[in-house]
Amino acid sequence: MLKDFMDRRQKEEEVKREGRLPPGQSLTQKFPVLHYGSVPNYNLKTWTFRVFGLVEEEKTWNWDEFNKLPRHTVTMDIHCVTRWSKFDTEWEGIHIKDLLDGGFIKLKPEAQFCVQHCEYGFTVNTPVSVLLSDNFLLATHFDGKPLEGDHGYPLRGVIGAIPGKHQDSDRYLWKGGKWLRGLEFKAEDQAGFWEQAGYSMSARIWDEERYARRGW
Ligand SMILES: Nc1nc2c(c(=O)[nH]1)N[C@H]1C(S)=C(S)[C@@H](COP(=O)(O)O)O[C@H]1N2
Ligand SMILES: [Mo]
Repeated sequence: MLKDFMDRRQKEEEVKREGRLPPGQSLTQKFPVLHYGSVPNYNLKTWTFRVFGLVEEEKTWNWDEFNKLPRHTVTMDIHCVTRWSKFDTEWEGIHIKDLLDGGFIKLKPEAQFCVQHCEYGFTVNTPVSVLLSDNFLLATHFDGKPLEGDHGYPLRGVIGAIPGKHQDSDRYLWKGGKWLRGLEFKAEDQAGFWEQAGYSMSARIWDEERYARRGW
C-alpha cells in the first residue's frame, strides 16, 4: 500500500517534470470507468458504423468491413475532466484522416463539426479539425487487447495527448464516445450529452476548459 502510494507520487513528479501533467490533474495507475447509464449489449453480426450528414456519399460498414480499414497503434496520455490522468496508454484503431486520405469518406467543405453517435442515443460533439488530428482514434483495442465492455467494446472514440507534444487538439477524454456507432458531419456545432449538462463545448486540456463558460 505505502509502496504503491510512493510509486504513484514518484511517477506523478516525473510526468510533471516532463510537462505532461495538465493543470488540476493527478496521476492514476488504475483505469477508472466513467459513463452515464449501463453498458450496452452488443452483437457484432448486426453492428454497423454509419458516416452521414455533410459527406459526399453516406457510408455504412459492418464489423468485418470496418476492420479492413487502415489501422494504427498510438500511445497517448489520457486526461479525464474529473481530474485523473493516465499516462502512456496504448490504443489501436483507425485515424479519420486516413479515411479521408484513402478516399473512404469525402467531407463536404461546410463540414466543420462532428457529432459522435453512440449506443442509446448518447452523443459527443467535436470540431472536425480535432477528429482529424493524430491524437484522436476510433479505437478497437487498448493495451493490445480488444476493449473491455466498460471501456466501450467494440468501438470507441479516444482522445488524449501524444507524450512530448502539446497540440490545440488535446482535449479531455469525454470527447471520445464509447460504444460508438456513427459520425455525423455538420456545419454548426451542436452540444452533446455532457455538453448539454454544462461541460465545455471545446474541452481543451492545457487551458482547463472543463465547464461551459457562462455569460460570455
Ligand atoms: N457512450 C458514452 N461514452 C462516453 C461517456 C458516456 O457517458 N457514454 N462518458 C465520457 C466520459 S465523461 C469519460 S471521462 C470517458 C471515460 O472513459 P473510460 O470509462 O474508458 O475511462 O468516456 C466518455 N465517453
Ligand atoms: Mo468524464
